[in-house]
Amino acid sequence: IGDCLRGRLNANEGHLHLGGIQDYINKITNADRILIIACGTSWHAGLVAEYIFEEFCRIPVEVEYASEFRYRNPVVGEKDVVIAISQSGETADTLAAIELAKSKGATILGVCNVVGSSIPRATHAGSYTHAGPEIGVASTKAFTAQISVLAMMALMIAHKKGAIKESVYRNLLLELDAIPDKVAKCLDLNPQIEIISEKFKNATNFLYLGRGYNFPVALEGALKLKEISYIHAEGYPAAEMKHGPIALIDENMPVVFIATKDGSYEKIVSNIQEVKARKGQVIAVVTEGDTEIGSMADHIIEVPAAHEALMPLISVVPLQLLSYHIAVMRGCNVDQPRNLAKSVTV
Ligand code: F1P
Repeated sequence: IGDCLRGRLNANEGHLHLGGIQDYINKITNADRILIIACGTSWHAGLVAEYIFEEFCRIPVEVEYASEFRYRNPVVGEKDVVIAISQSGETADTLAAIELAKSKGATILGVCNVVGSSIPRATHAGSYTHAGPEIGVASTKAFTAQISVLAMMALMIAHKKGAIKESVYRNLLLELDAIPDKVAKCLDLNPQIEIISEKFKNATNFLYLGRGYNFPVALEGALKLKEISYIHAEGYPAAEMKHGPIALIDENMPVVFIATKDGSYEKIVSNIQEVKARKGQVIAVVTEGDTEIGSMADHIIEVPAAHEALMPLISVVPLQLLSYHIAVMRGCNVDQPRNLAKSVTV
């Protein structure tokens, strides 16, 4: 994240600049709609971006799997700005979706990690994430770097549009600047997360629940566990629990709540109570110093406080570590999971 912010953000001077999209800034600011297309983890980063763009830019955003978009007849045109997100820059579904949107006249921006890869070459403009090489197949730092770039894009556009108060903008820049140190603090939680992982390494199912900005984090936590430990896991918006997944909860179901302090905190506290009433085992990622959830959950993981829009950058880290330790304890190859390829080029 530090590499991604460097040279682009100077929070103390209120400066934020993504050179790669400079020529298209008016086009984006005046877009009728932003359409985000991606696959896998990159799609989850796109969901976080949807919430940030809509909150601060007040531009409607849709997020779609590239693998669906490419095979249907979507309504897309010249006033749409499409953001394609991809770690590898080679994902065949995302490339095909770009070509389709381009043929209908949309402006295409890329958010990719691998410099000179096919997707950045197929787009009109974009920003690299500068996450460095990803050694493992499952995306981890790519996710946080993608959200960092997308948050910068959204703030730049919100500022240009005058859709955000100067004080809110300045505060968000400072918040963004503080993220790398907070992520480092999350990594210090590693020994504690290893102990929790030991208790759940033999589970056969996991549920991940979050609300608001932490909902895509729930999806990503579940995907990471599936990808590297082969445990069945589902991510859901916590508010959807009562519409189905609650039927799954018993004493054998670990439920990971991403329950940091934000606008939906009280609601997620009651979701935790509902799970505890059904004897589910609760692992909760909470904001440092939270005693309310601490007294209800079986295990808590305390992370530093941050602006809720940027919290996914922090709250995902313990979930990545949890998946990592469980996978290692089960003897899985975390760098090269079975059946998965780093670049899905077919
Ligand atoms: C998309 C993706 C990754 C996943 C795996 C397979 O890749 O689904 O999120 O971890 O590597 O591909 P990309 O388009 O972001 O490179």
